[in-house]
Amino acid sequence: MAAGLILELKTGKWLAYAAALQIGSIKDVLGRKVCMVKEVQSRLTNHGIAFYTSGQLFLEEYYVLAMVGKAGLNTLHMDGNTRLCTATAAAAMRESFGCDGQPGSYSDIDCTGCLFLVGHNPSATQTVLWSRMLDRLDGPNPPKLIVVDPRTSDTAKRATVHLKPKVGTNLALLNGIQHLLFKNGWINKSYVETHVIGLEDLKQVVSKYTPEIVEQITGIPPLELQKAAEIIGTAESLVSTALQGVYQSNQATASACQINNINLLLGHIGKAGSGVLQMNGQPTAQNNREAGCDGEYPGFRNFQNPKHMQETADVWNIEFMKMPHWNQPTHIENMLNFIANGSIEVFWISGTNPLVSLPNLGKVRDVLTQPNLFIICQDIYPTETTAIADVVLPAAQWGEKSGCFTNVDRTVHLSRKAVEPPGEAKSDLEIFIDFARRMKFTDKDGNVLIPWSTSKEVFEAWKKMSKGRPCDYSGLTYQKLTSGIQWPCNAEYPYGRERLYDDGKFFTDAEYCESYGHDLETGAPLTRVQYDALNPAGRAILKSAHYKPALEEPDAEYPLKLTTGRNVHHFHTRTKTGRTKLQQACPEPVVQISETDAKAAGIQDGEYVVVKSRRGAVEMKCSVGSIEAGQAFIPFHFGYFDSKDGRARAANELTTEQWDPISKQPTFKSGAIRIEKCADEFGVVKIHARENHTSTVRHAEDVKREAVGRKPASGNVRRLELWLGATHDTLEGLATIYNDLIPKLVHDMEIHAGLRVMNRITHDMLDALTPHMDKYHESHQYGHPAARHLRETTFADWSESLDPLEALNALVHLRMYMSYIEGHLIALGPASQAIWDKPFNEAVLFAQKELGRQQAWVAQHIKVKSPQTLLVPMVPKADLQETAYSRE
Ligand SMILES: Nc1nc2c(c(=O)[nH]1)N[C@H]1C(S)=C(S)[C@@H](COP(=O)(O)OP(=O)(O)OC[C@H]3O[C@@H](n4cnc5c(=O)[nH]c(N)nc54)[C@H](O)[C@@H]3O)O[C@H]1N2
Ligand SMILES: Nc1nc2c(c(=O)[nH]1)N[C@H]1C(S)=C(S)[C@@H](COP(=O)(O)OP(=O)(O)OC[C@H]3O[C@@H](n4cnc5c(=O)[nH]c(N)nc54)[C@H](O)[C@@H]3O)O[C@H]1N2
Ligand SMILES: [Mo]
Repeated sequence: MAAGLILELKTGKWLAYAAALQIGSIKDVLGRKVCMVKEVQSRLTNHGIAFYTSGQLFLEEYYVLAMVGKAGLNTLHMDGNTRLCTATAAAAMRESFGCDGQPGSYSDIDCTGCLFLVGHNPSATQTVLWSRMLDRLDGPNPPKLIVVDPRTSDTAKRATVHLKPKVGTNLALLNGIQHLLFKNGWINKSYVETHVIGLEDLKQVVSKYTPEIVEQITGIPPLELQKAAEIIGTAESLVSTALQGVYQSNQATASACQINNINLLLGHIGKAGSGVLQMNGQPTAQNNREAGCDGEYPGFRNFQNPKHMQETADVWNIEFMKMPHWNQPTHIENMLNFIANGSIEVFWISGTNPLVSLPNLGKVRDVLTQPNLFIICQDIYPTETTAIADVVLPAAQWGEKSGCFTNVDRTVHLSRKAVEPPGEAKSDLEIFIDFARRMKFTDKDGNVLIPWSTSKEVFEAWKKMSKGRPCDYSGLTYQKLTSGIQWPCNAEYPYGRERLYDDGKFFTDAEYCESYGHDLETGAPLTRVQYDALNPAGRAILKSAHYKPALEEPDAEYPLKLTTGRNVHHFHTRTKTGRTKLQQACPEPVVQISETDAKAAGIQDGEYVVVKSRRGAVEMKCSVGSIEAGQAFIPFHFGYFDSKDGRARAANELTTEQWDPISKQPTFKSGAIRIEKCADEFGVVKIHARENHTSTVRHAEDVKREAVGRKPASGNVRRLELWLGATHDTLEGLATIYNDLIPKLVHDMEIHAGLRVMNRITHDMLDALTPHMDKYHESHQYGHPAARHLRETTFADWSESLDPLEALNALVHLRMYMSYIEGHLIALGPASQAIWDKPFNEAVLFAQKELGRQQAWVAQHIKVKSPQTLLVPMVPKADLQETAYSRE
């Protein structure tokens, strides 16, 4: 429990700001934290403040926090450690089923004919669930078990077939299984005809993944793959699961979608014994996603759908314009970028320990110990992260407060307070509500925005927000929750719904879905227009993609593939388990490598080794065996709060800060390393990789102490004005092009007439934008050179006697110039929303529409000219020099 942890002042930084703000007493820390936020708000806008939360609070706590961020501060800077954990689960379900929410139920495990576990090691990480699986495996009529894991885990030891792919090759393997399902006619034709779209594209993509090709990529022998495919393809029912071996590996969302595909192709979804469990890791990851504290919006609403955003604004009674929805919420790696470049100065961390759990720790330490950053850290124990915080808020943990949590099969539980929190600790709910009150957040009528004080009141409010959405809680009450009930729970399902999609209807209706989906390779979101063209209309979507190797593959210098994960003995960064007897059972990390690699390097089991990547190094004992050659595994549990020997040992010293393009989940299971012996030729073991955490913390404290009394830096310049100036310039330039240049270049009456219309439209755009340019005092410091340069290089060097090919080119250049304007307007779209200025935003939307009309016109004339110009042989221009045409 959090005994002994009190509200403490970690560095002089707080006093520095307190002095600047002329605050007398230091007793009222919460009050002063509010002053700090307000000070940053006034200098940097609300976008200078960011939140990073957890998968371990309660539903009600997330809901209030989501309101603080979205309805109170109206920003998108909120993410959770769920980004590191189950962002891919949510993303994959949105791509395939239109919305987050697990199709299946835990009870399916009790009757399924086949369990297919991909990158999921329940024997270590979900021991209760594993017991349930063991009951089946050791009982009558056991299901077949297929395990996909590069290590021979205790889970894999029980497998009927254990597929051991090279780290990062899941997509090729899953494509290979689908290839065999098609080839052997194991597809459920009547199901796919009625309930899915995308079949032909998928079939074409997977046609390439023959067992032989799959072997080249994954290392899996064809016979093994065929055996697994046959079991899956012919099982009477199938429960498929995925976890971090998928979500944190190469091509995460694309791979997780293939698992959904397999169940869809077989029609094994929405019925007893069959379903998909895109597993969750943390106890309340699901609630974080439902309430909208990371990449989501409350009630799984779609930020691209204005109706959904209006509904949310209505429930909160805030202006639509104040509802932040110009993009997906900021993910943690982008927040770190914004902190690094100084545009976020307040960072409020709750229930997570980023100084151990984020990738590439060396960089994370540098960014989070910047002197101008003010860190608030809300935890139940002192951690590596509280050590660098400016203010630590002691929180009550689950047994010390009441609230709901929802597990992976949508079962909602109420957890009631058992004991009082120790010392000054307060529940996260109380802390967030207190903050909201002190910030005086109000709705659009001036009423208190978050008027509740108990978790029960917040739950009642949440019911209103979730009503009508897939995660509908409206039929639940605290009273009713004496045992777990699955959502949706509403008038239609008063006792919950065991399986989603049991009626074959998915959440893909354009008006209902949570997302329009993404390009699986680039991560670019699809537009509403593109989604309407797909027209899933309640059918599931088979998404397909080709395998692409990870960005950092092994080479001569770093020859092994790194993967990281968990031991059964420890939970995450060990803030809890490191303080129990479990610590003695597993006192330190070990790096696991194969016999082959150990032998080649002359390394013995149990010997100390240095592990190096391009980002850092750690030092630990080596464990030999139970992993395929070429791969290495390190548990990520060990940081520095209790380390004694000065060795670097956190797995994340080594990992890369790359992430999946769709879910933005970091690829913790990737990167290349090499392993060296620690002992010299005489057998003496020296420390080669010393930890940097302690010295960084001390240095940061010194720097902040020195900064006491100094005022925050002034002289920061906002760039909106510059951008507006540039935009204005490009538009005036377009008018010049229409007036002066094109008529001289392109001798075509239709074009001449069209240009006059285009010119008029351009002036309409200028008229619409001008008041806003005046309002924000557009600046011409930046715009002129770039726009003029482009115009001059694009149109200056043309002669006035263009041949048809050059005339076509002139139009292409015009189109290019328009793209430059388009880029400026694209940037102004979200910026005008994020400054909460409705008329400005409307003017930008108008300008975008008008530019679109001009782009369409140019495209049309390029098309008119192209076949004749490109196909019909003509005399080259050089030979035309003296003709009447050129003298014209
Ligand atoms: N004891 C314990 N239990 C926990 C936790 C804990 O810290 N400790 N944490 C909880 C949380 S938040 C989570 S998210 C879950 C995570 O639970 P799991 O996902 O089961 O755990 P991991 O060990 O991260 O990864 C699972 C397996 O993926 C394999 N793997 C690595 N790379 C690849 C790959 O490229 N492809 C495939 N197919 N497999 C690969 C690893 O060898 C590993 O055995 O556990 C939860 N339960
Ligand atoms: N290399 C590598 N890195 C990984 C992973 C991996 O497999 N490999 N896995 C990733 C995954 S899946 C996860 S989930 C993350 C986990 O990473 P973290 O979130 O950093 O891990 P935890 O140790 O669970 O941190 C939770 C913090 O919240 C505190 N806490 C617990 N309950 C409460 C509460 O009620 N209120 C408050 N305010 N605080 C509370 C705990 O003391 C702890 O400090 O790590 C990720 N990082
Ligand atoms: Mo997790």
